[in-house]
Amino acid sequence: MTTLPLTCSAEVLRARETGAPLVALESTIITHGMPWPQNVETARAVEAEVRAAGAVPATMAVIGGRIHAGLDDATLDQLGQAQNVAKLSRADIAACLASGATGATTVAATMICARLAGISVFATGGIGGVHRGAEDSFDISADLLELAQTPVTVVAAGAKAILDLPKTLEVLETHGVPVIAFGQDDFPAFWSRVSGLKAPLRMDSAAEIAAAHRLRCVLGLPGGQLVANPIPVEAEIPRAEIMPHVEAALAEAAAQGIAAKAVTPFLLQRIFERTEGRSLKANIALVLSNARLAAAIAAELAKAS
Ligand code: PSU
Repeated sequence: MTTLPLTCSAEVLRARETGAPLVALESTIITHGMPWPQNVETARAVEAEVRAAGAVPATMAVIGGRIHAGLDDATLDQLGQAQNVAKLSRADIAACLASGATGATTVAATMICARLAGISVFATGGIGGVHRGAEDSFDISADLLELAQTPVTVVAAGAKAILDLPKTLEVLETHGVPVIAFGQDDFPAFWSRVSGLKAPLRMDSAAEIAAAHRLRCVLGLPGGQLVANPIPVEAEIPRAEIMPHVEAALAEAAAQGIAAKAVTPFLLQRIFERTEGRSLKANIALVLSNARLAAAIAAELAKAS
C-alpha cells in the first residue's frame, strides 16, 4: 500500500499533538520569487515572525520524494541556492513525489500539503491569478481553483499587480471563494494598498476570519478563504509608481515569448531590477505582515478547537 509521504518537523508534530497554532508557509517564493540571499533571509524572518506571534511555522517543500512540513536550516539554505528547482502545483506534485525528486510548492501545492498536515492557515505574498491576455492564452493560475476546493485560509496581500485583477476576482467569485479584505474596503494589489476594486467582503479582526473558516466547515462548504491583507503603509509602492514598471515588464515578457510557469518569476525579477530593489523590500514587508495576521488567525482557531 502506498502511504502518505509526509515528514513533519519535531516542532510541527508537537504543535499538532498539543493543539498549538500552526501556520503553513510556501517555498516557491524562496526558489522563484526572490533572489538569493534575500530569499533565505526572508524565509527565516517569516518563520521568526510566526513564532513571535505565538504560532509554529511549517514551511512546505517536496524534498527527495517526500513532503516536508517544517524545514531545517540546512535544507532551507540548499533550497534557496538551488538552480532549476521544480515549481510544483496540483498537477505535478504527485509526479514529483513518485520520482523521488525535489520541488518548491506554490500556493496551490502548499494548500494541499497544509491540509494533509492538518494545518488550516497559510501565509504567502500574493496568490497567482488570471494573467493579462488570458482571453487568448488561457493562463489562469491553479491557485484559484485550489482555493475553491481545499479548506485552508490563505493570507496574501491580494493578487500580484502583474495580473488582471478584475478577472481574478470574477474567477474567485464564480468558484465560490470568499475574498476578504482585511481592515479596508478595497482589494489590495500586492505592492500597493489599493487596486481601485472593492473587495467582495471585509473583516476587521482575526477572530471574525477564524469564525468564518469554522462556519464554512460546519456548512460543509469545500474550499478555503482568501484574506487580502494590504501591505503596511510605510512599505507600499503606490499604484501610480509601480504600474509603469509592471507594464514595461509585461511588454518585455511578451517580446521574449515568456509563457506558462516562467511568467510570474520573470516579471518579479524584471520589476525588482527596474525598481532597483524597492519591489523586493515591499515584498518582504508584506510577507512578514501576512505571517503576523496568519498567526493571529491560527491562534483564534486553536482557541476554539
Ligand atoms: N508570493 C510572492 N512571490 C511569489 C509567490 C507568491 O510574494 O513568487 C508565488 C506563489 O508560489 C504563487 C506563485 O503560487 O507565485 C504564482 O505563480 P503562477 O502565477 O505561475 O501561478
